[in-house]
Amino acid sequence: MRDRNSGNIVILTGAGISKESGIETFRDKDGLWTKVNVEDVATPEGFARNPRMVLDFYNQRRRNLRSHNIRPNAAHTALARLEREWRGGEVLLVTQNIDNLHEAGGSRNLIHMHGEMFKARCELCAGVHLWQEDLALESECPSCQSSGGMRPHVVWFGEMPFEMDRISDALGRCRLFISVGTSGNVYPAAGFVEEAIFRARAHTVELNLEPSEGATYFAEQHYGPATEVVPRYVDKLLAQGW
Ligand code: BV8
Repeated sequence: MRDRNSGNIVILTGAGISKESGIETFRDKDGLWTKVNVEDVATPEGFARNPRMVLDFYNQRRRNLRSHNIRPNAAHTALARLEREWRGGEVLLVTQNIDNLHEAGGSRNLIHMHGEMFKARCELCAGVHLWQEDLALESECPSCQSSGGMRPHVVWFGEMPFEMDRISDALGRCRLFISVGTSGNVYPAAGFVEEAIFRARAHTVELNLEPSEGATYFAEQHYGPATEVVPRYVDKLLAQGW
């Protein structure tokens, strides 16, 4: 009988975990992708065609994120508590989200596989910089002082997500894989559950508002708002394992 109180944990989160903090998701009925054409604002081709439109798309989301009423919710803080209190091994949080609510909620062992809203990258010198203000075509790169090369440090469709080697290594060594607030539409993230099963024989848990595209891969599922199901699941995990 495998010890259900020890082993490494990998957690994958998506836009659903930030919904109750006031950040819209992508594919829900009022989601982001229902308001803009994803090819125009979240692909390198779209940026090449109309960089000002893409920069404005991210400037609007960055301004919204900076407004004072966007705060981490009980789901973010519960995952940070799990990272602090789990004695059975490493807890790695991989997020598809580009907001900063996991850090604000206390998570430290964190990978932003799709990049970060508050960072900008220079295409000319590859410098990555913290960036709170609007990004413009004329914005100057703090490291090479050139302008015209700055872009949001986010992963668009067709671009390689960040830290895939580190994520793959963690998936191969985990005993528990938890997915929170993601529709399971976007790869390679949507394939992590299969990797955890077939490479590590991990126990898999989906915590979501409703069944995702990959729901059948999960051995355990709890549906409801993240601020309810995530703290409840973390309490159970810390008290009695999985
Ligand atoms: C790549 C940018 C490879 C930042 C985003 C197979 C294998 C590999 C790739 C592919 C493949 N098939 C297709 C591809 C290509 C593509 C892809 O997956 N396309 C899909 C649409 C079919 N993937 C890529 O292009 C990726 N790159 O694979 O590169 C490569 C190889 C060689 C060389 C070069 C490259 C890159 C993907 C990243 C794209 N960037 N965003 C930004 O602007 O934010 S994607 C976007 O979708 C966000 O990052 C978002 O995080 C991500 C996933 O969405 P979700 O987070 O799941 O959000 P969604 O709205 O869909 O769902 C919300 C969920 O929450 C729902 O289930 C809902 O029920 C739930 N919910 C709602 N409210 C609550 C809740 N849950 C709990 N509580 C609530 N209150």
